[in-house]
Amino acid sequence: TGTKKWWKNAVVYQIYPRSFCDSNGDGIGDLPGIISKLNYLKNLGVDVIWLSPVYPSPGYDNGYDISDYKGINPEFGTMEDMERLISRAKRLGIKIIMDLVINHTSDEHEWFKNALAGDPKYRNYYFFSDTPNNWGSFFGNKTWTKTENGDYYMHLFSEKQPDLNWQNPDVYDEITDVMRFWLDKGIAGFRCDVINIIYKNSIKNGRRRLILTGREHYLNTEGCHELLKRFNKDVWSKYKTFIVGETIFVTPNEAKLLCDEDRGELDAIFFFEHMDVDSRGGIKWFKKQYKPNKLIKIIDKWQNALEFPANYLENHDQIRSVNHFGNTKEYWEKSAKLLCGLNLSLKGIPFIYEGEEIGMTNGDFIGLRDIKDIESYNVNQAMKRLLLTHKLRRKLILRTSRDNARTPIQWDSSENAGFTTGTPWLRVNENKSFINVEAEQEDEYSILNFYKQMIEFRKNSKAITEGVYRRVAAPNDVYIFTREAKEERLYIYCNLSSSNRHVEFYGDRIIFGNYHAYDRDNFYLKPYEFRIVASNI
Ligand code: ISL
Ligand code: CA
Repeated sequence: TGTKKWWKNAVVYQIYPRSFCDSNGDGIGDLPGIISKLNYLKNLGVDVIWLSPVYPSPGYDNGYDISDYKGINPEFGTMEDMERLISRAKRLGIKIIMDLVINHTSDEHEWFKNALAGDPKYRNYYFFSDTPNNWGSFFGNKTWTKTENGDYYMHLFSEKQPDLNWQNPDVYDEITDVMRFWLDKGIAGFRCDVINIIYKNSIKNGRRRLILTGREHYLNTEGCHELLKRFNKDVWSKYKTFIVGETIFVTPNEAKLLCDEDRGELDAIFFFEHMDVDSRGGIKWFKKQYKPNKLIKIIDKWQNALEFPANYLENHDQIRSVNHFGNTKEYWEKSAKLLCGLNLSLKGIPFIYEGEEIGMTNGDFIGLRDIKDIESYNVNQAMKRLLLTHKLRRKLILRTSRDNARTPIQWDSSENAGFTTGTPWLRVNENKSFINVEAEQEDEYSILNFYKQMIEFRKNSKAITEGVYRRVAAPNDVYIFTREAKEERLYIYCNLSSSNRHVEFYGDRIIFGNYHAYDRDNFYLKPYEFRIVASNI
């Protein structure tokens, strides 16, 4: 499998800049704020930071609507701040990957403005038509918006995010130029937003479906594979990059094609199947009961399918993992530690999302008025059209909105959680009083310190960073697997339920876990217990 890549042992930490740390009191996180927390991240053991978009943007989708690919959003700071962030991080041995959002631009991007002004060169950067097709959108809104000229433009996300036309070679040249621009500044790679949908075979009508009508025309197209191969050959391979793709609606087989080492496309992909473990008919707004067994089955399937998956349990688009797969009440701490242990002992490259390391929970929003996300806004409108009551809409949106993961990071217990001296752009969770970095730094047994220890453990374990993965049969709601390298075999035990579970214990020595030795049992796993047991082989 060729030479060893630098990122194979890395732990990645995702920063959503708007919510991370505000340095100037405007209520919005920024680059100087991130710089001020680099030591914190170093201390945690992070090797790579994935920065959600920091480019100029009108901010309708918090930066996922880019109006200038080669700049820095003044809300976040200056290009000098970005360069300082890169060099300070580098001094600490931390690499930075940036978000690359190239399925669409903002409608306020120069290219789109030129297109609207009638410049034929730029009209061909996007999709215009006199008659909209029947495609469905990701955000529950329409996919075609009328321009002042009377024609329509296409957008799979909000109307502020017109899709780029990747059949146009000029778009390829523009974007590869952007990639080089940032790689030359010293960043280490990209997280590629919705990368498997960028190439549209055509904009013909699609077969009618419940969601995303039209997707057969753009999901995992040959054209997309072709583009990825060219990005890799022309740009990425010339730098020592790590490229991870956000790939939606992929099966294991399709995913394999996108990140197979020999095909030279992406290095790793994010799959979503485990995020939908509790969605009804794949629609996250309509939840059904979460079943740990189902989660285990899905993760196991992907562990077997991919050589090196990107593992994550939460991100800026998902609810918090303790709400999703754990417990926010009496087992909050135990379950957060269990999820840490699980995420960090699977095969592949682990991603930790800001705040996950202190067990942050979903937002404690009071009403729909507290929600800022454009997806929530559009879905609320769609639900209104379907005549859902306010009470129901409030319930569905508050528990699933992406804003749940976007509340300001809780640095301490002060009024605005140490995030800002001003008014935070999104409501700070009241539980900052006890869920915060400062308190957890002082507590030897905190979730934060558990993360530190688990990251450290992982770094020193060939079985975890390089070993073979194998699932072991187990009772209900318990995930047991082995990680095995040359002289080391580890049994990883995860009780994903809130009650004791009788298990057969293999191996010789318990070397890591989220319960104290005197609380452990030789026959049972305690609620949300996580254990690593070493075995002599
Ligand atoms: O949240 C989702 C799945 O639960 C999706 O609707 C999500 O929008 C999709 O996964 C794509 O996400 C990415 O592209 C979007 C942006 O809003 C998200 O923040 C980003 O991660 C458009 O750029
Ligand atoms: Ca700020």
